[in-house]
Amino acid sequence: MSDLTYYHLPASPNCAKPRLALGIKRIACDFVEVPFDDRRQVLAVSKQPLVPVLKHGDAVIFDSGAIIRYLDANFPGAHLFADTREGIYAIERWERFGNERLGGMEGVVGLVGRQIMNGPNPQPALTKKANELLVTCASEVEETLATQDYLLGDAPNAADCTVAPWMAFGLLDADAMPAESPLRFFASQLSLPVRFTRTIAWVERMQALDAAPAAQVRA
Ligand SMILES: N[C@@H](CCC(=O)N[C@@H](CS)C(=O)NCC(=O)O)C(=O)O
Repeated sequence: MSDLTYYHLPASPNCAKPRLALGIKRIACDFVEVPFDDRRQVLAVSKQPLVPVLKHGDAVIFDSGAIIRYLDANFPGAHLFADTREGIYAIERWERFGNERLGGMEGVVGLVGRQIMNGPNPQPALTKKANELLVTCASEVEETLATQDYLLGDAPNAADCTVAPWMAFGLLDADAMPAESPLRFFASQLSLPVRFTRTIAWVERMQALDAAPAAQVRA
């Protein structure tokens, strides 16, 4: 048993991000799967309802970005941030790219997620916009990966941990999803064109680093 416990929804991209950080830094951790519609345990541990939550001894941290920062500042292993101001700004820019352009309400995942928030209400115009934005975002990643294996060089850092789980939504396989999973809707609506070969290979490289591989929503 580890002194770290991670509360998560396996299929959530926000929950995947710190799992990648745990995997890259090779930190042992226990995983607790939280039911989507029962947040009592999370509330009791962290005084708020959202996942992910990390408990480390008496310390409790919530929010994916905060957890990655905590892990990097307090555990040895590969460095996930940077030792220069410019380096940190570059990571933060990619974090905004992932969380806003891919993950936000006006981002790729949000534009599709909105359609199932109050029961399925498919809106083709939103799906079209989401796929156009997905291509725009993938083009930037593809260009970045032309000269390096990861977003900011030759090793993965917090930028990759944040962006890859969102980009993976363009690679979901509907047939691999349980019938009742909301991810089936995302899979049916979003499709990253196969020409983005470097981006697809990078998402798969990042997914292979997940500290709880069974949790990963496979491309
Ligand atoms: N900014 C937070 C967002 C956390 C968040 O929205 N978590 C979602 C899962 S991806 C959640 O718990 N949603 C439950 C709900 O909305 O009831 C982070 O990055 O961790």
